[in-house]
Amino acid sequence: MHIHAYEKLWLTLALVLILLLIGTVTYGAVGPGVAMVSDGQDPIDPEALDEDDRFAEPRVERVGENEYAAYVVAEQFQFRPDPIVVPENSRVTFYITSPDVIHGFEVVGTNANTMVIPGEVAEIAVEANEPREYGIVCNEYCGAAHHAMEGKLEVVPEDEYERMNDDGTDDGETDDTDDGETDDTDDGDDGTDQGGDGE
Ligand SMILES: [Cu+2]
Repeated sequence: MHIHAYEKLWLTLALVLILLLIGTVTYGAVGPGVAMVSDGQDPIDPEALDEDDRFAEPRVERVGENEYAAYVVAEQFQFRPDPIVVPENSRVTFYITSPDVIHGFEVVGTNANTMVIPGEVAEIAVEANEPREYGIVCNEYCGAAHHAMEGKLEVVPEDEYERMNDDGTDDGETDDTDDGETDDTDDGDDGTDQGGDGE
Protein backbone atom coordinates (compact mmCIF):
# COMPACT_ATOMS: atom_id res chain seq x y z
CA MET A 1 0.00 0.00 0.00
CA HIS A 2 1.32 3.37 -0.92
CA ILE A 3 0.81 6.27 1.46
CA HIS A 4 1.32 9.70 0.07
CA ALA A 5 4.07 11.73 1.72
CA TYR A 6 1.68 14.48 2.83
CA GLU A 7 -0.63 11.95 4.35
CA LYS A 8 2.28 10.51 6.36
CA LEU A 9 3.12 14.01 7.50
CA TRP A 10 -0.42 14.69 8.71
CA LEU A 11 -0.59 11.31 10.42
CA THR A 12 2.62 12.13 12.27
CA LEU A 13 1.39 15.58 13.25
CA ALA A 14 -1.87 14.14 14.55
CA LEU A 15 0.04 11.64 16.64
CA VAL A 16 2.29 14.36 18.05
CA LEU A 17 -0.74 16.47 18.97
CA ILE A 18 -2.31 13.56 20.80
CA LEU A 19 0.90 12.96 22.75
CA LEU A 20 1.17 16.68 23.58
CA LEU A 21 -2.40 16.70 24.84
CA ILE A 22 -1.78 13.73 27.11
CA GLY A 23 1.49 15.32 28.20
CA THR A 24 -0.03 18.65 29.21
CA VAL A 25 -2.83 16.98 31.15
CA THR A 26 -0.32 14.79 32.95
CA TYR A 27 1.93 17.74 33.70
CA GLY A 28 -1.03 19.75 35.00
CA ALA A 29 -1.93 16.93 37.35
CA VAL A 30 1.50 16.32 38.86
CA GLY A 31 3.79 19.22 37.89
CA PRO A 32 2.49 22.41 39.54
CA GLY A 33 0.96 20.56 42.48
CA VAL A 34 -2.61 21.14 41.43
CA ALA A 35 -4.90 18.98 43.54
CA MET A 36 -8.53 18.72 44.38
CA VAL A 37 -9.49 20.42 47.61
CA SER A 38 -10.02 17.87 50.35
CA ASP A 39 -13.62 16.94 51.05
CA GLY A 40 -12.73 14.89 54.09
CA GLN A 41 -14.44 17.24 56.51
CA ASP A 42 -17.86 16.38 57.87
CA PRO A 43 -20.81 18.55 56.88
CA ILE A 44 -21.77 21.33 59.26
CA ASP A 45 -25.02 23.19 59.97
CA PRO A 46 -24.55 26.61 58.34
CA GLU A 47 -27.23 28.12 60.54
CA ALA A 48 -25.56 27.05 63.76
CA LEU A 49 -21.96 28.16 63.29
CA ASP A 50 -22.14 30.00 66.61
CA GLU A 51 -22.54 26.64 68.31
CA ASP A 52 -19.58 25.09 66.58
CA ASP A 53 -16.25 24.70 68.40
CA ARG A 54 -14.26 25.83 65.45
CA PHE A 55 -16.35 28.56 63.91
CA ALA A 56 -18.19 30.21 66.80
CA GLU A 57 -15.02 32.18 67.29
CA PRO A 58 -13.04 32.35 64.04
CA ARG A 59 -9.34 32.33 64.93
CA VAL A 60 -5.84 31.02 64.43
CA GLU A 61 -4.68 28.23 66.69
CA ARG A 62 -1.30 26.64 67.14
CA VAL A 63 -1.60 22.91 66.57
CA GLY A 64 2.02 21.78 66.48
CA GLU A 65 5.60 22.84 65.98
CA ASN A 66 5.31 25.49 63.24
CA GLU A 67 1.80 24.27 62.47
CA TYR A 68 -1.23 26.46 62.70
CA ALA A 69 -4.92 26.00 62.04
CA ALA A 70 -6.99 28.96 60.88
CA TYR A 71 -10.74 28.65 61.36
CA VAL A 72 -12.25 31.11 58.93
CA VAL A 73 -15.81 32.20 58.27
CA ALA A 74 -16.50 33.67 54.84
CA GLU A 75 -19.74 35.60 54.83
CA GLN A 76 -21.39 38.52 53.06
CA PHE A 77 -19.12 40.47 52.68
CA GLN A 78 -16.09 39.72 54.78
CA PHE A 79 -13.71 37.09 56.04
CA ARG A 80 -13.31 36.53 59.76
CA PRO A 81 -10.81 36.82 61.33
CA ASP A 82 -9.29 39.68 59.38
CA PRO A 83 -6.39 39.91 59.22
CA ILE A 84 -5.33 36.31 59.70
CA VAL A 85 -1.93 36.53 61.41
CA VAL A 86 0.63 33.72 61.52
CA PRO A 87 4.37 33.59 62.17
CA GLU A 88 6.94 33.00 59.44
CA ASN A 89 8.20 29.48 58.69
CA SER A 90 4.89 27.90 59.47
CA ARG A 91 2.36 25.74 57.72
CA VAL A 92 -1.15 27.07 57.97
CA THR A 93 -4.15 24.87 57.35
CA PHE A 94 -7.28 26.85 56.66
CA TYR A 95 -10.70 25.45 57.55
CA ILE A 96 -13.28 27.66 55.90
CA THR A 97 -17.05 27.62 55.92
CA SER A 98 -19.92 29.93 55.08
CA PRO A 99 -23.17 30.70 56.91
CA ASP A 100 -24.95 32.26 53.93
CA VAL A 101 -24.06 31.76 50.27
CA ILE A 102 -21.22 30.28 48.23
CA HIS A 103 -18.01 32.27 48.48
CA GLY A 104 -14.48 31.86 47.25
CA PHE A 105 -11.27 31.86 49.25
CA GLU A 106 -8.09 32.59 47.36
CA VAL A 107 -4.79 33.45 48.96
CA VAL A 108 -3.38 35.63 46.21
CA GLY A 109 0.13 34.66 45.19
CA THR A 110 -0.17 31.06 46.35
CA ASN A 111 -1.94 28.15 44.72
CA ALA A 112 -4.51 28.06 47.53
CA ASN A 113 -7.92 28.68 46.05
CA THR A 114 -11.16 27.02 47.03
CA MET A 115 -14.89 27.38 46.92
CA VAL A 116 -16.59 27.89 50.28
CA ILE A 117 -19.96 26.19 50.38
CA PRO A 118 -22.55 26.58 53.18
CA GLY A 119 -22.71 23.29 55.04
CA GLU A 120 -19.23 22.22 53.98
CA VAL A 121 -15.82 22.87 55.47
CA ALA A 122 -13.10 23.53 52.92
CA GLU A 123 -9.60 22.56 54.00
CA ILE A 124 -6.52 23.97 52.31
CA ALA A 125 -2.93 24.53 53.44
CA VAL A 126 -0.38 27.25 52.77
CA GLU A 127 3.33 27.36 53.56
CA ALA A 128 4.04 30.71 55.16
CA ASN A 129 7.79 31.03 54.89
CA GLU A 130 8.79 34.67 54.53
CA PRO A 131 7.22 37.57 56.41
CA ARG A 132 4.87 39.26 53.98
CA GLU A 133 1.29 40.14 53.40
CA TYR A 134 -1.09 38.24 51.15
CA GLY A 135 -4.43 39.41 49.94
CA ILE A 136 -7.41 37.09 50.30
CA VAL A 137 -10.19 37.45 47.76
CA CYS A 138 -13.59 35.96 47.12
CA ASN A 139 -13.82 34.43 43.68
CA GLU A 140 -17.49 33.54 43.64
CA TYR A 141 -20.10 36.19 43.01
CA CYS A 142 -21.88 36.41 46.34
CA GLY A 143 -23.98 39.57 46.23
CA ALA A 144 -23.94 43.32 45.79
CA ALA A 145 -20.70 43.98 47.66
CA HIS A 146 -18.84 40.94 46.35
CA HIS A 147 -16.18 43.14 44.80
CA ALA A 148 -15.38 44.58 48.22
CA MET A 149 -15.03 41.22 49.93
CA GLU A 150 -11.38 40.83 50.75
CA GLY A 151 -9.15 39.92 53.63
CA LYS A 152 -5.51 39.66 54.55
CA LEU A 153 -3.08 36.98 55.56
CA GLU A 154 -0.19 38.53 57.45
CA VAL A 155 2.95 36.46 57.88
CA VAL A 156 4.98 38.21 60.58
CA PRO A 157 8.45 37.56 62.06
CA GLU A 158 8.40 35.06 64.90
CA ASP A 159 9.38 37.50 67.64
CA GLU A 160 6.68 39.89 66.56
CA TYR A 161 4.15 37.08 66.62
CA GLU A 162 5.18 36.12 70.14
CA ARG A 163 4.88 39.71 71.27
CA MET A 164 1.39 39.95 69.81
CA ASN A 165 0.33 36.82 71.61
CA ASP A 166 1.82 37.88 74.92
CA ASP A 167 -1.09 40.22 75.36
CA GLY A 168 -3.13 37.32 76.58
CA THR A 169 -5.11 37.02 73.41
CA ASP A 170 -4.58 33.32 73.15
CA ASP A 171 -4.07 30.96 76.02
CA GLY A 172 -3.26 27.88 74.04
CA GLU A 173 0.48 27.90 74.26
CA THR A 174 1.51 29.68 77.41
CA ASP A 175 3.20 27.29 79.75
CA ASP A 176 4.52 29.78 82.28
CA THR A 177 2.59 28.49 85.22
CA ASP A 178 5.21 28.45 87.91
CA ASP A 179 7.93 30.95 87.14
CA GLY A 180 6.22 33.73 88.95
CA GLU A 181 8.51 35.02 91.66
CA THR A 182 11.25 32.53 92.30
CA ASP A 183 13.85 33.41 89.74
CA ASP A 184 14.70 36.99 90.52
CA THR A 185 15.46 37.09 94.16
CA ASP A 186 18.11 39.78 94.15
CA ASP A 187 16.53 42.79 95.65
CA GLY A 188 19.44 44.77 94.33
CA ASP A 189 20.68 47.73 96.25
CA ASP A 190 22.09 49.50 93.23
CA GLY A 191 18.84 50.52 91.71
CA THR A 192 20.48 51.66 88.50
CA ASP A 193 19.03 49.29 86.03
CA GLN A 194 15.42 50.01 85.77
CA GLY A 195 14.01 48.80 82.52
CA GLY A 196 16.09 45.66 82.63
CA ASP A 197 13.19 43.50 83.59
CA GLY A 198 10.43 44.64 81.37
CA GLU A 199 7.66 42.11 81.76
CU1 LIG B 1 -17.91 37.07 46.74
